[in-house]
Formats: sequence, structure tokens, C-alpha cells
Amino acid sequence: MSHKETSKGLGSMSPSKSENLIFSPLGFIFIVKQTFMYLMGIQTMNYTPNHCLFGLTIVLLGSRGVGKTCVGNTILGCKEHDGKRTVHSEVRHGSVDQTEVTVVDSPGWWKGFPAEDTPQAVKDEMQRSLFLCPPGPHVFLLVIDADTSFNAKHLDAVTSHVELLGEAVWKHTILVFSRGDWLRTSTIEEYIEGEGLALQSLIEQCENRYHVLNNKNAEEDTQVTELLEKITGTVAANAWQPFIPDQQIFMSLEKKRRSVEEGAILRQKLVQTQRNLLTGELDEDLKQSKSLCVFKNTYKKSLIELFVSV
Ligand SMILES: Nc1nc2c(ncn2[C@@H]2O[C@H](COP(=O)(O)OP(=O)(O)O)[C@@H](O)[C@H]2O)c(=O)[nH]1
Ligand SMILES: [Mg+2]
Repeated sequence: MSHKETSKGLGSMSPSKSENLIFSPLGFIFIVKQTFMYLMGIQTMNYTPNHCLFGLTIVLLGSRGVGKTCVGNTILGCKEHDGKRTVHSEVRHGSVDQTEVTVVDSPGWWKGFPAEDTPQAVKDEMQRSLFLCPPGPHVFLLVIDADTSFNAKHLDAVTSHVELLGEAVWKHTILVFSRGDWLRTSTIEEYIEGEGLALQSLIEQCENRYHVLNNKNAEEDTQVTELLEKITGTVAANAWQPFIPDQQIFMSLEKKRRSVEEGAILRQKLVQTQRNLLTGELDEDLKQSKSLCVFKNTYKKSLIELFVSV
């Protein structure tokens, strides 16, 4: 796809400023204004300037195999893709057009399946992505491939998964069409028009923010610069505030993490005790412990049961 075609999807929706707003006079005025208001006690500085104004944080969302990891690579200028499926949310950093960029990749859901059909572990990882770029991501890039059809089922799948993170996510979301090369001579507008209501309603939900990427042609043309302009425009439209994730989600993820950790330790202890019992090597304090007595009794009982059954 030519640069001209790629940029068509951008023209109507991002501020056409070519300079990076973060380093522009507007950005400087914003910092001065925020600092003044903070010092006067007018407004709480509930963001980290380091994250909000001098760097961009991006979370990638989308179904499996749609091109999320490739989009991250294209943005950060990495060529390699190990071809592995993304199981855990992962953070990567880089400098793009003199802007510090943090990209959080997340595992995807099965295409066309609603959130209720997605394994809890995948949903947990999606939610964990929010906490890997504190205080929260500036934008979400919702990746959709431009080579397959998008119907009501796909819309339902996307909506139910995005909303696991919170309704306010939409205000920070840009739709990214991967596989721009598949559009060939068509424009993205023609593709959107042809796909019909489901896709159009998703675009409306994202307040008309979309962009096309060709990850197979990552080095050429200005597709990343244009995407960054668009991201900056979205950040500016949100008054430079990142999306702040719900702390309840964090607490519930932490609770699960701790219980998994504790479960693993317990299992390890149990295996060790079982081994010691079989080899007759027991610690003095273990011998005394009440839990061991219970364990021994259960063990004896199972041996007797085994003996009887034979
Ligand atoms: N032709 C083409 N293939 C792409 C593009 N983006 C991703 N792919 C391919 O799509 C497959 C899945 O990509 P990946 O980034 O791993 O998807 P993820 O599961 O969403 O992270 C890989 O084989 C990529 O080479 C693109 O823009 N054009
Ligand atoms: Mg991936």
C-alpha cells in the first residue's frame, strides 16, 4: 500500500499538526498551567508527568492472530517476530520520532467469540496489561485485520472484551487495521463502507479514530509517524490524562496472584513431605507437626484401602 493510501484513513480524524504535540509549545503551556494549578491547590496532580507528557503508553488489544505483536514491532521499529503466541501481557519500550514509547502487548481472544467464552486466564492477562504502564495507558490500539469480514458477532466479541477493562476505554481507543497490504488498490474508506454496519458502529464507538498499518512494510513510508500524531491528538483530546484503571481490578488480580503463589508453595511442601515420608527422612519439627499426623493417617488409610482392594 502506498503512503498516500495509508494516510487517507488519518486525514479526517487526527489533528493535522505535523509537530509532535508533546514537545510543542502547547505541551509546554500545559505543563506550566498544570504546575501552577497544582501549586495553587486548584487541581490535584493525579498523573506522573514523566509518563503523561514526555512519553506515550500504549496497550494493544484485539483477537488472536490479528497482528497485535506485529503492530507493536512496527511502532517500535523491531524487525523480528519470534512467531510465538502472546500468552502473558508484555511491556516493551522504545524511542519513536524522539518520543519515549511504551507498548504493552496482550494475549487475544478467539476471533468472534464473546468474553464469556474466553478463558479467565486470558481475561486476567488483558486486565493486567493496564497495570504494566502506570498510572495507566494513554491509548488503546484495538487491532482488527483488514483482510477478513467484520460482522455483528465480531462486534459483540470486541465490545464484550474491551468493556472488561472499563467503559471509559473507548475514549482512549484508536482502531488499527493491520494487513493494510491486503487492501491492494482499495482505500480503507471503501473497505469500511463495504463491511457494513457492524464495523461502522465500532468506528463510531471509537469516535472515528482509525488508522491502517502494513506490518509487512514496516520501514517504509510515514505510517508510524502518522499513527503517533493520531495518538498524540487522542491524548490531547483527553486533556493529557491517561486512562486510570479501576483499583478493584488490581486488587482482585493481586488476590488471585497471591493465592496461586501460596498454592504452589503448599504443593511443593506436600510433595517434599511425601518424599521424606517415603524415604524415612523427616525433620524433627515435621515429625511433631499436627498436619503431618493428619497426612500420615491419610497415607496409612490409603495404603490399607489399597491393600484391601488388592
Ligand atoms: N500480510 C500481512 N501479515 C501480517 C500483518 N500483520 C501481521 N501479519 C501476520 O499475522 C500473523 C499474526 O501476527 P501476530 O502479530 O503474531 O498476531 P497477534 O496474535 O495478534 O499478536 C503473523 O503471521 C504476521 O506475519 C500485515 O500487516 N500484513
Ligand atoms: Mg501476539
